[in-house]
Order: sequence, then C-alpha cells, then structure tokens
Amino acid sequence: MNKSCSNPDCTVAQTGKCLLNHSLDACPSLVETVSASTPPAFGLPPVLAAPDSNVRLPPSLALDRDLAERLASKRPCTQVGILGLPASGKTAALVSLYLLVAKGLLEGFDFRNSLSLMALEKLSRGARRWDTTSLPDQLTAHTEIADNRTAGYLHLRLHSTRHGFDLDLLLPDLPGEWTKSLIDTNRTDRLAFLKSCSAIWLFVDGRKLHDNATKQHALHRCEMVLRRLKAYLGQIVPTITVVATHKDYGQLTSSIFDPLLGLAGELGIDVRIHQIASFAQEHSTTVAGEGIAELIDGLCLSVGDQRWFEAERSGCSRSIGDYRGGEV
Ligand SMILES: Nc1nc2c(ncn2[C@@H]2O[C@H](COP(=O)(O)OP(=O)(O)OP(=O)(O)O)[C@@H](O)[C@H]2O)c(=O)[nH]1
Ligand SMILES: [Mg+2]
Repeated sequence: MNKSCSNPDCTVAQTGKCLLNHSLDACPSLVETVSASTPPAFGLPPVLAAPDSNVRLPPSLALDRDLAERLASKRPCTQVGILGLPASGKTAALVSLYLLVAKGLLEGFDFRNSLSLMALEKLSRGARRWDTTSLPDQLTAHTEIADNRTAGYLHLRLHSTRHGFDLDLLLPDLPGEWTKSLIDTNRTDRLAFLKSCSAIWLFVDGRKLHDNATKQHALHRCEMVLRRLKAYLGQIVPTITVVATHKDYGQLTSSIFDPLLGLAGELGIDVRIHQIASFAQEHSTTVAGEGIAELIDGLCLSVGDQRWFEAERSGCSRSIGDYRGGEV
C-alpha cells in the first residue's frame, strides 16, 4: 500500500512531509492506496495500476504460419504463392510494391496497415540507399530464410479505391531454390501452402526471354513449373500469373509466351502473362514500379476465391464466399 493525501495541495507523495506538519501516522487526510509502481501525482492515487511487465509492441517481423492463420481466421486474406528461380526478381517486386505503397504511388490503392513493417523495411534497405543517379548492380540480396521448410509472410492491407474494399495480402518471400527443387526433383513437401493460395505468381527474368540463347531454356523451366503445379494441386490450381521482370530492359512481344499459354490450355489451367519493372535502369523509357499496381489489381478479381488455410490440411478446396460487405 502507498500513502497519499486527499488534500490536493499536499505534496506528501513527493516530499514525504505533511503540508500541515502532522506526523504521517496522525494526519487525518492521509489515505492508503492500492500499490502501484508509479508514485501518485499531486497526492492523488493513480487512475490505473502500472502493468506488470513492460509494454511490448507487436513484433512486426514476417508473420509465421500460426500468425498468418490467425489473421486469416479473422478477415478474408489473399495469400499469394510466389515462385520463380533464383534471381528472377521475386524480392525486388515485393520491395518495389512496398516502396510504392510507402510513397502513396501505388495507383488505385491506399495503405491501410501492415503487420510486418520491420520485415518490409529490412528487405527494402538496399533500395533505399539507391541514390537514383545510376542503378546499382544489385538492389536486393538473395533470399535466405532461417527455417528452410516454412515460409514467412509479409502482410499489407491495401484499400482498393476502384473496388471499394480492403485487400489483406499475405506474400511469402521465398528463396528461388524452392522452385528449382520443384522443377528438378519434384520436391513439394514445403509447398503445401500453395493449396490455400488465391493466386500464384511465377516470376521469370525477362532478360532471359529477350536473349535467343537463353529463351528456350527459360520457357522450358516455366513449363516444368506449370506441369508440376498441375500434378501437385490437381483440380485446385488457382490462376497463375507468369510475371516477366526487367521490363526496363525492353518490352517482350506477347508471342514469346504462346508456348506457355498453349500448355496452360492443354493442362486446363488459367495462366496470364504480366510484365513488370520493379526498378528502372538509366535511360529506360520504363519507370520503376511499372506494372506492380496492375499485378495487385489482378488479385482483386479473385477476392471471392480466398481459400481457408485448412484447405491444405484436409486436402479439400473449400472457398470463402465473398463477404466483403462487413468488417470481420
Ligand atoms: N533493373 C531491374 N532490376 C531488377 C528487376 N527485378 C529484379 N532486379 C534485380 O535483379 C536482381 C535479382 O532480383 P531478386 O528480386 O533479388 O531475385 P529473387 O527472385 O528474389 O532471387 P532469390 O532470392 O535468389 O530467389 C536484384 O539485383 C534486383 O535488384 C527489374 O525489374 N529491373
Ligand atoms: Mg529473393
């Protein structure tokens, strides 16, 4: 218990001396208050007891599976499966998206919230140091994750001004090795999360499609991913967007992608092509971030198709209906 005085002018709490020179035990105005770690101000008891432990802010690092599941159980979330070989531009696209959002330049979207701000900040540190006079060779580092079996999620809540609703994005920044081992050895054990994705982005370095020496190989690797996904996901393959990066090195003619679209037709899956420039090299007619807003807008089409996280466990394809009318 602490002692304080009901006389508002008394400073006994600060000085330990009674204003009217009473001994502390004999003062008629002295009251005992519930103990609190902070001393009562101006002789009055504190309104609230101090919290037991230090206040902690939410961690704001990449969300682990449990946190992502908890979020998805409260609000409809759009989880995107992000695949692509090493150095295809996956992380760069996430960085570009974050920087556009941070500057209020993502056309058609307003920032609402992020539960993984620290992780996004950390990813984009290299790009922030870019002095804009010339593009350095590397703006993002090769992705390595602590646990090589589970993905961490970046979270962004964006408001679509065109559609009038919020989009909760869960975006895993995966290392390219996961896609490489899917192609080479059909390793799928750590890709179970794809079963609860509303969309898949398959990244390919656009420069490889420009160059005749590498074009066929790059297309063949993409075709392999499509085949593997169809075999693994069966009837529940979501729309796959093939994202060709490095548009700042030149726009690709759409006929380059005909073999991929032909294969998609054979496999009975929905494949779209999209070109982006996450960054822009000097003298390019393309601006940094070109195509990113459209990539996100493409996700708005599938908002009625968010899948429950449980889908991957039960193996079923249960979908969340479109219930954007009310906040969850
Ligand atoms: N100019 C330009 N550079 C890009 C573009 N996309 C990616 N880059 C650069 O290409 C390099 C590889 O990009 P990342 O995003 O790190 O590749 P990643 O797919 O995440 O690679 P892993 O993490 O190894 O799987 C980085 O140096 C990027 O800065 C783009 O559209 N234009
Ligand atoms: Mg990466």
